Amino acid sequence: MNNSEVAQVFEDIADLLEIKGEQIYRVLAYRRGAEALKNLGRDINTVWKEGELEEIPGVGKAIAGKIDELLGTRKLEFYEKLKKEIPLGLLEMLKVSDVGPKKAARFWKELGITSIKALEAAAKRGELRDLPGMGARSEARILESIQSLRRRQTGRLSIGVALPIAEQLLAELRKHPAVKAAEAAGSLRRMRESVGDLDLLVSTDKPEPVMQSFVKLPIISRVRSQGPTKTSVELVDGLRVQVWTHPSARFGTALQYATGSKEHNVRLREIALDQGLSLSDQAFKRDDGSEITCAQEAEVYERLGLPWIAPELREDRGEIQAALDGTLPELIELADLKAELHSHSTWSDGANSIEQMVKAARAEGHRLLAITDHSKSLGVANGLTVERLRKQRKEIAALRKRLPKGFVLLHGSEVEILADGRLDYPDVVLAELDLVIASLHTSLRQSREKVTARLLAAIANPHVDIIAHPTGRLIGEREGADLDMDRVLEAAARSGVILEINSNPQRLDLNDVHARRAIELGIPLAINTDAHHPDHLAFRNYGVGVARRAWATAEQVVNCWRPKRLRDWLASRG
Ligand code: DGT
Ligand code: CA
Ligand code: ZN
Repeated sequence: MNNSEVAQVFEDIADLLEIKGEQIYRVLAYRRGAEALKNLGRDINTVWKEGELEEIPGVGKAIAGKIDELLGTRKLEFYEKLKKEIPLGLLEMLKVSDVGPKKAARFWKELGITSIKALEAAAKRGELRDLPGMGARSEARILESIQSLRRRQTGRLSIGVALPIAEQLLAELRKHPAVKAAEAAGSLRRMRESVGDLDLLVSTDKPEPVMQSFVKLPIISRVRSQGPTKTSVELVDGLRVQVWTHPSARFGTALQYATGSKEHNVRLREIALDQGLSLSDQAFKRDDGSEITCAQEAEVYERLGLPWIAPELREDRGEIQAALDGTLPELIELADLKAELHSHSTWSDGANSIEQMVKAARAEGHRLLAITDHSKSLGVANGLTVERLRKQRKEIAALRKRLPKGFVLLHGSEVEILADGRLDYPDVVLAELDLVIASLHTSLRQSREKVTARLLAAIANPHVDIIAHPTGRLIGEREGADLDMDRVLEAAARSGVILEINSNPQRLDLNDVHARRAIELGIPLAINTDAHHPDHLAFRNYGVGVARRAWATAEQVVNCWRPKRLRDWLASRG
């Protein structure tokens, strides 16, 4: 063990003792010991071998004894015992700034929270604010800190967090009287599932005052560099933002350049060169030095003899050839979605009644909603027994009578695919449902062979209409199952089952690459939000982003079908 590893053990001990509520002087003794080890200019193993542990300033007899045990036996009894008393997830929780040992202990003892994930869920449900010493503000701060921690760990931020921040910044920029237009570019505009930083473009003829007021926004913690045409800042949660200004006559080339991707831009520049033009973020330049400027992005493509290419396609995945051939897909749009096929109510782990979910779906402009609560084995989600499922069916039948004409309410279920590959309800029960979604939530860490076989079994069941979030990944938190995706897609194509693009920004599962393969194989897709709350219905925006990145048209996404067609299709299955 090196110095910092030994120091880490003592830091952990100090944290664990503090969570436990030990006397503060004992806690401090371990912290001092850890500090001393970090500042020790020599290798701790040498000091130990020479019997000089107690001579280290800040290390008393007790700590010296523990270092001796640790280096001699590679274990520390005291530490092992503590780790058994206190869930280790609490140490992980301390990495969230705004969560100290006292708060961690309180979350654990009063709410049973032992992981960052559980902490996040509780904060989202508003359960932390009522604890002593907490409030709505500190609850919100904890959520922000969790995001920021995740970002530090991966270096990238989820689109679900980045997009609302970008919209907020753009709204602020657009308020300035000198700003003619402000748009997000970069990976965010291309709707990638995560972004490294934000690239914002501003059209203005008076850049200085715009930049000066921008850097004063309270969400900005640090200005990294500031100039009239380019400013780089860091937000309070650590996210980096670049702002570029361009005169409106050059905004088209600027937006095209900054949207990327780099690989797509390289291709465009090659085409430009073939025509004797060099293309930059400023303009096209001829050999004689004269310029062609573009105020609109479409003019850039037009000049190159191409139709405008949607940002989501700009990944050098064949979009330029398709543009040349005139075979670009007519991409699905948000407004094409008319149905939500995956949603939860208070019958399982949703936050609202079926009636409230119907109301919310109608407000979103949907013409069809499927309620698909969890099945019985998912105990943590209050899954429905067959008896409760049948009761729910009655409630839905009664509710249908009160619905306005033309709105369709389906009774479905999100049925667990059990660890052995069987479904959580027998076929006779599945046959009673309007819609059956099958999904994996547990035993995701099984071998590739086993977990793939489970999914294949579900796909082969003629009662199953949709496979939800196929890999089960939670971005930044948990890897998806180790599926053999080729076999899954082949089987889906054969059985005619629908594969879901789950729109929750933590899932985005299928991802863009798999969704594109699915489309190529003729597999129908669903874009569902898996709403556990009316607000979640708005997540479909992210699902549409994935679908567009997968080159999907409205025809290929069943949520865009008319309710009648959808019901006929469902009725035609097992
Ligand atoms: P990110 O931030 O890692 O999520 O990904 P992007 O795509 O936003 O990349 P970023 O922020 O490094 O650059 C923004 C855009 O600027 C990028 O999409 C294309 C353009 N760009 C950056 N570097 C180059 C380059 O070397 N050549 C060309 N043609 N374009 C570039
Ligand atoms: Ca970027
Ligand atoms: Zn669900």
